[in-house]
Amino acid sequence: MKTVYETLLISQDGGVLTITMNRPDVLNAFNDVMLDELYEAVEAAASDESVRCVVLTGAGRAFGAGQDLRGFAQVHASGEPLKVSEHLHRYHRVVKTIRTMPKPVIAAVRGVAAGASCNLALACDLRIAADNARFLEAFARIGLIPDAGGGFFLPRLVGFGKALELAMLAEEVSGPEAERIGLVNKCVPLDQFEQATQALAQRLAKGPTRAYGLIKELMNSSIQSDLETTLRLEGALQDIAIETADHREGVAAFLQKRPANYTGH
Ligand code: T3D
Repeated sequence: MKTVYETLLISQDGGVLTITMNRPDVLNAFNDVMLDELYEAVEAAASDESVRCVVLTGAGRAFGAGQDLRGFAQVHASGEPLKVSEHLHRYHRVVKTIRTMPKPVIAAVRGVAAGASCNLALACDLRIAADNARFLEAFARIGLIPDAGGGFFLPRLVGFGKALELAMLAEEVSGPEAERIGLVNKCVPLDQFEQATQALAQRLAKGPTRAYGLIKELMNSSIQSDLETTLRLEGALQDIAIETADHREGVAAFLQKRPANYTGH
């Protein structure tokens, strides 16, 4: 696993891989280098069997400030037409890898998560926030629409009406409020944030990884399809889960009244 990047910090503790976006001077706003490196890092994490849970977080006082707006300003000044949909492909491939990697991905949000950074957090499986977190669908403030998957994940997480409110008014949502409306799973005091994040990640990394991957597949499908299709897929995926060593270990541990020792297989 590559660990040296220009704009990311990578560390691994047991089965937990932490990817830290590291452009703190601009609140970890995305330039092309960071976006491409993030794609490389999540792809590598997806296929590395020693990684059983991924934490995505930001260096310094922020999670991320979305697209680096200085790049926009340069292009606007040049007068060249901006085909932004081509650039968005770079975000979309990160979103798709996070959604399809067969292991849990946690967004750990301290400070501000704005624009595309906010929406990358929404694409993760679970979100933990510090109580100083600020979630901001910043796009309408600069005359844009939510991208990087926000149009998909935001209404599914908070409901249609709230999603429209957050996207149109573009007002900040605090960590505690984000927990209340379902934008994050858990909000913790800042001084407990790192410990709580690691505890959650280590717990997931010691869990039945194959089952977690199948759960993601089932939920990914469910939010886009009908009952009949989901029930069919549920059967097919449970056929796979029931053959795993972790399933047998879980049943044995229950019957022997001891904690399960999951290997991820
Ligand atoms: O090309 C495509 O693919 C299109 C994709 C678009 C996706 C998007 O993400 S669009 C949305 C882009 N993001 C924004 O519009 C957010 C802009 N930033 C802000 O509104 C505020 O900075 C925050 C609300 C995020 C944080 O406010 P605050 O008061 O905590 O911090 P600050 O003082 O505004 O920012 C600190 C520094 O970071 C500052 O630099 P300085 O003055 O200390 O040298 C600021 O300019 C810089 N910074 C913050 N956000 C960005 C940024 N620099 C470049 N790009 C940014 N997005």
